[in-house]
Amino acid sequence: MKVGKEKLNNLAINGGGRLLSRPAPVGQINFPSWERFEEKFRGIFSREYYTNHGPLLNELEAKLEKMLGVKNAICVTNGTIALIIASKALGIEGKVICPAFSFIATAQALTWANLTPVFCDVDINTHHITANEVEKLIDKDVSAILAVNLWGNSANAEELQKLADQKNIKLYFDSAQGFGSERNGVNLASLGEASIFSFHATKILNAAEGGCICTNDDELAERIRNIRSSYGVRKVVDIPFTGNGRMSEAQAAMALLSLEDYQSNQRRNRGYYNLYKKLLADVKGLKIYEPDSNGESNYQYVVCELDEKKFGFPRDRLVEVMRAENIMSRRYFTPGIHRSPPYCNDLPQYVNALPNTDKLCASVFQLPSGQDVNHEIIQKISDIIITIHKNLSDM
Ligand code: T4K
Repeated sequence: MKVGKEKLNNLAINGGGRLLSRPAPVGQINFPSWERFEEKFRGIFSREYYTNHGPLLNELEAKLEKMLGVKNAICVTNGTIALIIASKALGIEGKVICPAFSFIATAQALTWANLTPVFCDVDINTHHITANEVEKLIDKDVSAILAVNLWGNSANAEELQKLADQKNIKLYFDSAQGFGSERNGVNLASLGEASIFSFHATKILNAAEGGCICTNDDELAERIRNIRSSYGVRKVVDIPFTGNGRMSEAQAAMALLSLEDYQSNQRRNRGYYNLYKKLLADVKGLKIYEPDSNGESNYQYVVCELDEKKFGFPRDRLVEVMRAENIMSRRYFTPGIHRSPPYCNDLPQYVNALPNTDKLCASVFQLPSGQDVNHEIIQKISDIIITIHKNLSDM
């Protein structure tokens, strides 16, 4: 106990030095070496062609289609724009069912596309919406389901597709966190009418900013390309209006380099995930989220659930203690979308209607992974959690 007490006194929150010399983030932050980056950028500078569907973007889209096994991979500025464009191109109207346990961009994209979200509670174990819960919310104004694939894992797409077909409504996926992941041998790119990915700097495929809409429906793909911009259009088709969701050559260069590294980044992520699992296995009240056995995960995030009673310490305080140590743990998603403006004001009927979402919002947090951590850092992070757990009465 004495040793533990000393350790607690040494915590940064109690005035001690920080455990890590630089912040360890929860996102991937997978950057290529400067030499590889420079070489790609020299090409852009010598061609003097910076955007408007240039050669690097063409190369990227072709490589993505091949790797993901999908007919159309249409790259855009970021994941939020991908969701807005997909929503417009699908021609849906009125209400769209989606979870509130997601990044707020899921709902914001619907709002930008003039659609109204209908928030569905998630399953407490899988963190995803289920066909059972969705079915209860379908009425004549609902035109689509926007399911979210979280953490590199996936919702039960087969059941959702069955329901969508029965009810004659559209199903599409926010797979912003799921690049490279598979479900029952099918890449998430091929789920539903369309599936979108984010290539934000914190994602396993990093274009600094970027995103992609994937679909096997060629007609939908043409509408998406026409809405994205007139550059990159293959066939002119009727669309409500056009915009600018183009991906620049700089973004495409980053994405191509990141794509080369995907397999090794995924392997490294899996190794880190397994190490956390091993080191934290005996901590009472702490559960590490398991990727679905039905699929191959990219291990985008290391997600923990804290039972505060069993662990003996509040989740928010634990995150605070860790952040003081430069362990930049996050609480995705606190608050849930249904409790965030504008939705808590505009759609107050959901504020107290999603018990599982509320439980997860209050118990989930993420630990650092990706390029900026290593085995030694993960050992240190785990030690801090164990120290706090074992010496709680002294805090
Ligand atoms: N749907 C879902 C389900 C999503 O998760 C997201 C995005 C979207 C849609 C929309 O896709 P995008 O439009 O973003 O492409 C982050 C990301 O900004 C966001 O992309 C992501 N999901 C969301 C879950 O998390 P923040 O504000 O929590 O994190 P941020 O950007 O501050 O970064 C996290 C950590 O990484 C920090 O500790 C700082 C560090 N960091 C970040 C950046 C950008 C770095 O060290 N270097 C960097 O360059 O939103």
